[in-house]
Amino acid sequence: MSTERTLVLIKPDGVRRQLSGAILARIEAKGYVLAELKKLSAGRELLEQHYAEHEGKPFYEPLLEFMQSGPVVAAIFEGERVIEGFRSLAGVTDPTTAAPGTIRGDFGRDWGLAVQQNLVHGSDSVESAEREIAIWF
Ligand code: RTP
Ligand code: MG
Repeated sequence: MSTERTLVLIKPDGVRRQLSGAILARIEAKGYVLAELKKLSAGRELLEQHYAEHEGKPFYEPLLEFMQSGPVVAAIFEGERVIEGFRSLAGVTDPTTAAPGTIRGDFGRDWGLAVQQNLVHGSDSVESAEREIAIWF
């Protein structure tokens, strides 16, 4: 009844650092089911749709550039409360303060760059998940 789907992205920093397998393994180990998986280079148009809510913010342009700096891995994971569960596993946005034990806390840090390179994205609501899945898959 409460089974959900969420969109997970491994951002270009995670792919570049060869952490894709380690990140996917953590999500599976928590018990969520991998439903779809692909690696692709995201174009500006796709990213404009994905990040529409952030248009006009100071980090918007650096974010779009960063997300085009290399391939990303896109995945759909399924499970009860997977949206909330994955965001908890990912940790807070800033990898410097993300708790140890989270993906961002364990693998991320501040690199002094224009945008926070924080390894992963996860949808933040059922509505966002369905919208984002339609964009990426
Ligand atoms: P995400 O959407 O990627 O899962 O991350 P989030 O909800 O934790 O963060 P959000 O506020 O939606 O921001 C989207 C992404 O933009 C970059 N960001 N940089 N001040 C900054 O430098 C800044 N703020 C946001 C991050 O990559 C963040 O994940
Ligand atoms: Mg977000």
